[in-house]
Amino acid sequence: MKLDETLITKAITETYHKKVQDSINLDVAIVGGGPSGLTALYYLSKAGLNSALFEKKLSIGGGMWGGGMGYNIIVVQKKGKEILDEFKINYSEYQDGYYTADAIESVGKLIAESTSAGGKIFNLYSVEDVVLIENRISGIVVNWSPFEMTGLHIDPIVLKSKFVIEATGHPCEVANVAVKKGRIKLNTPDGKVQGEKSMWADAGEIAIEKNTVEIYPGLYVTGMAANAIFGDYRMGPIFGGMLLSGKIAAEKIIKELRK
Ligand code: 48H
Repeated sequence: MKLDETLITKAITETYHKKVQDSINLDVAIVGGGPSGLTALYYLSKAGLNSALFEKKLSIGGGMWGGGMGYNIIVVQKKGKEILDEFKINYSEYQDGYYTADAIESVGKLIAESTSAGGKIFNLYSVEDVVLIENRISGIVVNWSPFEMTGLHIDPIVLKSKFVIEATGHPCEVANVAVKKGRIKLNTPDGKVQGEKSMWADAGEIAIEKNTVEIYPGLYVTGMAANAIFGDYRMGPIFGGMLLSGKIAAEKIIKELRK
């Protein structure tokens, strides 16, 4: 059999278009491909929900690849260990309650397990706005990130979803654009993004679980963005809270959709 170049092109474009078509009306759109977004994608997809994750970079994994300062090892505390087990990530106990895992293996397995569960991942998608209909976030406005980077004036396209998850990490890009352009008030003390506090690992990891909530009808937050939105502490290169937060966001949305 001789290979036909045009058939390769057709295979790519037709399969890709089907993936996009299947994502025009999602149950859940997750913005940001870091550890919390990937964990949410896994649990949502495992529950049978039509979920897709949108990441502006070429690579998925956010801030997890580099562990702490490029030492590509992550630390997970006792509470997050059950999620390492769920994703079949190898780890060793460094000291009582402190587990270490390879950052590269961790990202690889988060991606592998979430896509195997049926989750769709779109890289090179920059989410530039939200859909705001009758006081509810109802989808995302997306464009190719190379267009954004080069400043080309090209209109975006829209994907609708029953829920959006803000998982963009430190910059809280979704919440910020929703507050600025949508003029919405988040359920924070002044309705705005509070901004993260300096380092306190223990307090930050405790806070992230309670901060993983619906911040506006249709919009949940997970991961580092949760602490940044509610003005809580950063926690450095410990990743249990990110994984747990992704799971909590997924579980809350699954519950809502099954009501
Ligand atoms: C599409 C976007 C957009 C956009 C951003 O930063 P992340 O790894 O996020 P989390 O919350 O899952 O994990 C945080 C963790 O990595 C971390 O930074 C920690 C624990 N810090 C503690 C500390 O003290 O410093 O991933 C977010 C992803 C990134 O890949 C971005 O490229 C992506 O979101 N993203 N994707 N459209 N508008 N904005």
